[in-house]
Amino acid sequence: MGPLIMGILNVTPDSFSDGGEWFAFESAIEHARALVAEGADILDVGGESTRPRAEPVAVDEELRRVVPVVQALRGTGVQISVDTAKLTVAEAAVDAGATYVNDVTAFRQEPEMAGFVADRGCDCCLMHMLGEPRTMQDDPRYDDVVDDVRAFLEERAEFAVREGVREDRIMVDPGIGFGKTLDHNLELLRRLGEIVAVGFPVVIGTSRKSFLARLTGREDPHDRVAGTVATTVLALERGAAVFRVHDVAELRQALDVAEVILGRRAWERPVPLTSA
Ligand code: HH2
Repeated sequence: MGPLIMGILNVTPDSFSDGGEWFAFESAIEHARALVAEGADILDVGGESTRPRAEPVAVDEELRRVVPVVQALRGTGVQISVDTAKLTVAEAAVDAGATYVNDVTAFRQEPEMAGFVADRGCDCCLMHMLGEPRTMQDDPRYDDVVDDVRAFLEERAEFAVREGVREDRIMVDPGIGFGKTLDHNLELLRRLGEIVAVGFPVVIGTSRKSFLARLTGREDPHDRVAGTVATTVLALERGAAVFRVHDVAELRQALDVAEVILGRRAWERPVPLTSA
């Protein structure tokens, strides 16, 4: 399997980088279609922001945001993922056509999510987070961040398998920015090979995140695309498999070029060139 791009579709008023941009139903669908045309393999539909200090969203409101969008996107030819920690939302989204559950609590908030994912034969992403979004950035500490995250992901994957999820349905994610300082994020990216060694496809989500602002001084998240590209290409080289990004066209181009240089894909001229 080549690297997969998971395009982010935040149907929220308050996401950190695109809050409100795709909140209205029509603009969400239009944006989703653009992400597919740009080369997304998966669309990750989320109705609750997980940014630091975000306020929780009631289940009814999350359903209202997510379900019609998932319904409208079935048939686009790409896999639909629901980014939720709520079983009720996951159930409704899967009934509406989603086949992937991206739970940033790795089945800790609602452990029954695991049995549901198993029964419905969904793919899932188990992500590491220290604490919860409201407080996660308040002085996070680890013995060794990579060892701790790896042990957590192994434990959560064992739990999922015990609950009946097939091993080939599980992906893991170190949770960049979720209860991590700048140094923690950088250490995880540097030593990502140790997370890859756990043996499940690794999802990585660095897109426009604030640690890139700390490195580059770019205040506006839309100005952090080049930083996102750098992290993505390095993560690809270290073995990551799925890239959760806002800027699909740019990342598709970067991954295509990097794959050829890494010798993982034969070069094919995509369109006849009119000039050399
Ligand atoms: N990051 C965010 C949300 N969901 N899921 C996975 N698996 N990995 C991530 O790194 C990840 C995630 C946060 O980013 P975003 O959706 O852009 O912002 P917000 O949570 O404010 O909606």
